[in-house]
Amino acid sequence: MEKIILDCDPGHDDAIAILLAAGNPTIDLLGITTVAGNQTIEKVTRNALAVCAAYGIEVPVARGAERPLVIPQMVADFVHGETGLDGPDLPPATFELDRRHAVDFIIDTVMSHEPKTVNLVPTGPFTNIALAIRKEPRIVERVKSVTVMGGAHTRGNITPGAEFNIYVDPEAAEAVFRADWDVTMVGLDLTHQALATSELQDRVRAVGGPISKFVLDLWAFIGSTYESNWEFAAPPVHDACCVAALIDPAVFTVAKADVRVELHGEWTKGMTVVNFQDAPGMHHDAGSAAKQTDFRTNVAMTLEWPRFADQIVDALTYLTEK
Ligand code: PIR
Ligand code: CA
Repeated sequence: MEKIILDCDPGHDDAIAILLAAGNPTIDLLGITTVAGNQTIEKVTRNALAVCAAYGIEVPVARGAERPLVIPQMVADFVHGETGLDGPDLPPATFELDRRHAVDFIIDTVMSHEPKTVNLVPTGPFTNIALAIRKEPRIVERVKSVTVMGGAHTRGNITPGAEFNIYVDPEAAEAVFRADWDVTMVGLDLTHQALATSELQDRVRAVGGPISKFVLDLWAFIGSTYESNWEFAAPPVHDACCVAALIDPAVFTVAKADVRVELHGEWTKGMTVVNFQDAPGMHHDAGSAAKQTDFRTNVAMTLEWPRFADQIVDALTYLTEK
């Protein structure tokens, strides 16, 4: 049983991460916090509440940061549409927001549970997590693990080198990677393997009912975006991969690396520079003794797609029969 706080910006794949977390009996979803990313904070918070209300997911939802730490806000309306969750028809959100700010919700929840029992799962820009570390530094040693969707070591999706969640708030991302806690980076290299193929869509269709329809409508919208923009045959389900690893760590392999976020590059701003521990000749920094390497981030490498697909189908079946 893993306790998690899902810090998200729904977002098509964030919505599926919510369903996977709520629909797996080994996950204890303590709460959902929202952050501006795919769309404005108003829209992504509305989406989180609407998904929870529509499918009976009774967990606290706390609204978080409306802009990045340092740089101006940007949204991904070119991917997720005007609402941030274009495609399905969602009834208006009838659930009420938690009264706390997301940052306070995260701090209160981590500090009120036993040490090393709460896992953080950021699947939007890391603004709330960075603010929480600043406001209550003791969460760093108290949290069990941090499994982030963000970064890449082969290619970006918003610039050639940078992945969106990191690019939107690189200073926050650097703070999260530098903090002394157990971080797993689930980047594009992994999530581009987590495709909602026609095989998976057929299995979801066979589940039947409103949740199955919701997920298929999400994939229809985002699938056509990925096809026309990037020639993907099927859309990636990025954010659900983080939850999948907390359900079953064997869903992907990891490699140890030192991860730095490029904050100043002309062509590389927001890129994660991933120095793998086992990369030949890469152990010693050329030049500066100040640049100590620290190979402690687990970087997700190879997905076991069938396990991932089973988890999705099982969770949607569970929620549908509940
Ligand atoms: C996905 C996202 C943003 C931009 C694109 N092109 C695709 C969102 C997803 O919700 C995921 O968390 C992350 N950001 C992937 O970059
Ligand atoms: Ca997201």
